Amino acid sequence: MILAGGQGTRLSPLTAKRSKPAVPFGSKYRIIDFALNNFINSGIFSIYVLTQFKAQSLTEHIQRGWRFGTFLSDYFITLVPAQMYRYEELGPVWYRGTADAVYQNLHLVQNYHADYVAVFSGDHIYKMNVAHMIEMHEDTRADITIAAYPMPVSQASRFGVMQVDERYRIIGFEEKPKEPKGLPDKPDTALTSMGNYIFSAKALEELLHEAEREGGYDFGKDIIPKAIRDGYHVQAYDFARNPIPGQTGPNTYWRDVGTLDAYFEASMDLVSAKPEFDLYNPEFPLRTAMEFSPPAKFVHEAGDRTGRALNSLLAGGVIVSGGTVRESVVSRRVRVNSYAEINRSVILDEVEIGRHTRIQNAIVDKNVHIPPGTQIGYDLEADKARGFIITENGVVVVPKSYNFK
Ligand code: ADQ
Ligand code: ADP
Repeated sequence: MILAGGQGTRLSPLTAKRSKPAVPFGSKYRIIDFALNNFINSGIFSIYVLTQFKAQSLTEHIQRGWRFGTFLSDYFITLVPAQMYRYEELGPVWYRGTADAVYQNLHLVQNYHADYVAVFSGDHIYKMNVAHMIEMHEDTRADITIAAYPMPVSQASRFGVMQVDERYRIIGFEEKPKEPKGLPDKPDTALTSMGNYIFSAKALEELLHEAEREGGYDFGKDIIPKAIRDGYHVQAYDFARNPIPGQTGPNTYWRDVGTLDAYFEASMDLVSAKPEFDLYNPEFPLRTAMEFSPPAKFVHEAGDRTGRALNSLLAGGVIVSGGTVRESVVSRRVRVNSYAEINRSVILDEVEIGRHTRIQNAIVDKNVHIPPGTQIGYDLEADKARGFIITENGVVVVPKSYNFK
């Protein structure tokens, strides 16, 4: 079960009209794609995607591109919107939290006689061999296994933080503690929860029923701390030791991209010569909803009217006609006109960039026509006055369908 209902408030305006898992990333993907690929590359093909908040883009993305054939009934990716399925019992409530999203759909788990249920967040960018985590779950005979990511304590207060014994059994768990505790042997490092859980089905059912009686609707806040208190065997899974085919060394890349600056940084990593996050590993293919688009095209070659892109990712249908793109991530059907210069920016689909326009350190959301001669990212006061968002690090964000007058 992939939890995909997150609002992603801190990513606003990218999440003004779409949930966080639907936010486009890396020129052709949406954030949800990484969780889906992790399951598929692990041989797990029975997948529910739980949605609630502003789910239109996410729904269309999954319906368009993420489907298996029609013959194998256990191979499915099914969207499960909040639908008051338990109306008679619970009254008119949407998903009241992450655990409630699963609780309201427990019948799906029961219908499939599942032994284990993976409850994963749809919000993050990373690669993970989920099958290995399940193996560990079986080996340790745990009731719950939680994927753990080590992080400096200074950054850990936005996450669930766990204490473990020498065999990685979790003996304490605090959700978003003000003062996160470090590890006994590394006091500056906290072990944080990635929000990815493997449950033995029986434990999941017991815990969710109890939570419903007692009123706790969130995995991190309610279910996990309670499970530990009640003596369930809760085990940490060391993400760094997760083996990815075709990749050597520890698995260290996991990004929450919860803020615009984190999103921008993760995008800039992709265009660096040796990115931390590799899109090109053929043994761990990263699929997305395919969409028809013609090849990217580069037109003109004369002095500063040369259509070119350097250190950049460009999706299909992009036309760079006499402009220059550097260190940028450019999504489908963007057009860059003559003498325009794009530097260190993320441009989402269907953006038209007029002649002589200059853009740097910016994120431009979909469907924007930028008139000739515009400057974005050069005079932050002027950008602010136009209604753009300026992040802490000075990245300028142009909202979707922004209308330049
Ligand atoms: P948060 O990041 O605060 O903490 P939360 O907002 O609860 O997580 O979202 C977790 C996942 O559930 C996300 O994928 C989100 O999209 C989805 N989601 C949120 N509300 C939902 C709803 N009503 N219905 C369906 N899906 C929903 C959690 C854990 C922490 C852990 C971090 C890691 O509680 O312990 O450290 O994730 O990011
Ligand atoms: P995204 O920017 O996330 O890709 P799309 O532009 O693909 O979103 O829009 C997703 C769906 O939401 C489409 O069906 C579109 O028609 C619909 N949509 C987008 N904006 C609006 C709006 N302002 N009002 C109503 N529906 C909208």
